[in-house]
Amino acid sequence: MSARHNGVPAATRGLGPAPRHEELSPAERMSVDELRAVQLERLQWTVRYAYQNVPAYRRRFEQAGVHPDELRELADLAKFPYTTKQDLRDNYPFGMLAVPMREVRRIHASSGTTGNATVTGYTAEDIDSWATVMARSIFAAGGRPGHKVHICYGYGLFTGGLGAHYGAEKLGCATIPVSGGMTARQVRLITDFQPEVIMGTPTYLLTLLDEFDRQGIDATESSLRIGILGAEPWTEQLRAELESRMNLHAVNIYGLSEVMGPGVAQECVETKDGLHIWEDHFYPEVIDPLEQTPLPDGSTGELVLTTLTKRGQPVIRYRTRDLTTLRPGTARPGYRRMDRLTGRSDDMIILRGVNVFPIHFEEIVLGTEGLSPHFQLRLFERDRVDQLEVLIEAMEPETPAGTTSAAAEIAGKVKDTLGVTVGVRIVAPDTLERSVGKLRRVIDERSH
Ligand code: DLL
Repeated sequence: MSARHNGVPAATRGLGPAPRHEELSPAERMSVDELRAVQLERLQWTVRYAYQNVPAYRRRFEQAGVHPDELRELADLAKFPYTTKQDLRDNYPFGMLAVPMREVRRIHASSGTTGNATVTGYTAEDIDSWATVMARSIFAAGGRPGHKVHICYGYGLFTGGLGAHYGAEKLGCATIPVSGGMTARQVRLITDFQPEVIMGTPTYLLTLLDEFDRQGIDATESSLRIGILGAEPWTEQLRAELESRMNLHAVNIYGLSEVMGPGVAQECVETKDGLHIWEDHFYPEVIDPLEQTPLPDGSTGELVLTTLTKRGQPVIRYRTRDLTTLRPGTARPGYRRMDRLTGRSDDMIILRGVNVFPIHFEEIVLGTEGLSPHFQLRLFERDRVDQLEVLIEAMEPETPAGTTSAAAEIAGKVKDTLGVTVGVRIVAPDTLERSVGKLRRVIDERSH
């Protein structure tokens, strides 16, 4: 059975070692002022380039009555229109490309549950700059040349696998391109190949941990020292759980396919205090999602990103729907950090008027004794009123009395912290769907 006993484990890995200053790339040693100058130059180039090469951008700029010449300082970016997922869908598949197809070397797409997929095309230069920011991310996480990197992000149209792969190779690591699934085999490969680094979704690491347990192998004894985890929201509680059960440093990586893929922002292992955005390639803003106006650093709102170096498919002021806060840099002082994401505005569940995010339940479930970290949220209707039921797997086949008290404890904590009444059902171990990549947390059975 696992090493976890009472919610958040006491022993975690703490912080990792900081790299020496001279080990950082010149881009990571830039001061804020140097970086702002680079950003302005690149932003002016990007806006003009998009205007000249992508008819959809030219039209949008004209409709908004703004011209690339008007971008004289960084704050002028606010005059330019936003780009949304809908814009990418309306121009499906290749209408947002700024180059002819003969210059495109790779196409990725994100499935999306409704409507057309969003498609991104990359030139050879784009793939190289993506590998550069990914290599930088893996280094910031503590990866070093010579490490073996087990990649269990999916390979394919999803950007996770190939994005991680090119970055790890660029850093000088040996990649192990396992992709998702075949969990029993992954445990075997980790045991045999002895990788130092693993890259995957945090919920897939939980799936892997169960498999370690099932095979009777102590995951804390594995060769893994660093987990570079992202593609879905996760909490400090889950970090503590993974760090103690796997005896590794678990750090957060962020990105999205519309902008590039993984490697837009990365947490540094020596501080573990949010994700430094690689601002020489991606210009961040945070806006009020309703007013659609920029907010000062330190305020929470929707992250908006503009690419600064992309040629195949530049994006101007892309509304990510991700909610976060921008803060000054720490381990990489030139780059601002973004807080761990609380969720996407479109993941938000409005339950009888109260806004809740699926991720809030992770904190509560992981902090309750006797429960596994595996849970699902079921949304349904009763008498035309939305209801939410939290299904949680017991750690071991439980006595009915224990199960009832854990359920009542969860319901009470949800009521206290989130202010909503939910149903809670403790289910038998191994009955809920396991993550193979991005986990589907919410099962929505409502008719509307
Ligand atoms: O998930 C790219 C990626 C791959 C990132 C591997 C990190 C690691 P998409 O499929 O386009 O791309 O989904 C992007 O996933 O807008 C966020 O809502 C969410 N997301 C990504 N990273 C994180 C994270 C990839 N660290 C969408 N924390 C984004 C929370 C994340 N959510």
